[in-house]
Amino acid sequence: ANQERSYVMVKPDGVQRGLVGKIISRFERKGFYLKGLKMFNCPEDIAKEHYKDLSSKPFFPDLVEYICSGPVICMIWEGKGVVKSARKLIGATNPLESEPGTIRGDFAVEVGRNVIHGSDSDENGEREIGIWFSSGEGTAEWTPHMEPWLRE
Ligand code: YYY
Ligand code: MG
Repeated sequence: ANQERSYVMVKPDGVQRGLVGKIISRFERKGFYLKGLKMFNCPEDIAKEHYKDLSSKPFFPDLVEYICSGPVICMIWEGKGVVKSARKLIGATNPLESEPGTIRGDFAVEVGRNVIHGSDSDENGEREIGIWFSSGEGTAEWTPHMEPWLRE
């Protein structure tokens, strides 16, 4: 569907390192539409809900602490194939294995400081948007007028 959505988040290290603009640019230039954006100090319960599938992993407590260690940038990106494409733009989970040219490949070295999150399925995209944008704050309806120049 053309209305596919991904939840993408610049993690606290990306904010602290001044990478927010560069990251947003990569999604804009690819041709996706920004449909939600907010800065947020993440409370622990939200981080735990977001990563609940990983709650039994040994790194889970450190992961939650990291996500809550400073503000994050929460985004909804929309467009055809955006979930899969965003994962490609982001690169492999471990930045030492992410290809150069990907966000993690270009900007990160550690799995526990990998700068950015992107949903791994359509279903998780909608689930995560529900968690982070539950109030609707930071979202707005708009029609992208570049659509006919991007897509047949
Ligand atoms: O979706 P993605 O972020 O690429 O990886 P996940 O397997 O969903 O793990 C989420 C998050 O957990 C990852 O971005 C960093 C952290 N993590 C970790 O600290 N150590 C690992 N061995 C695996 C994941
Ligand atoms: Mg994941």
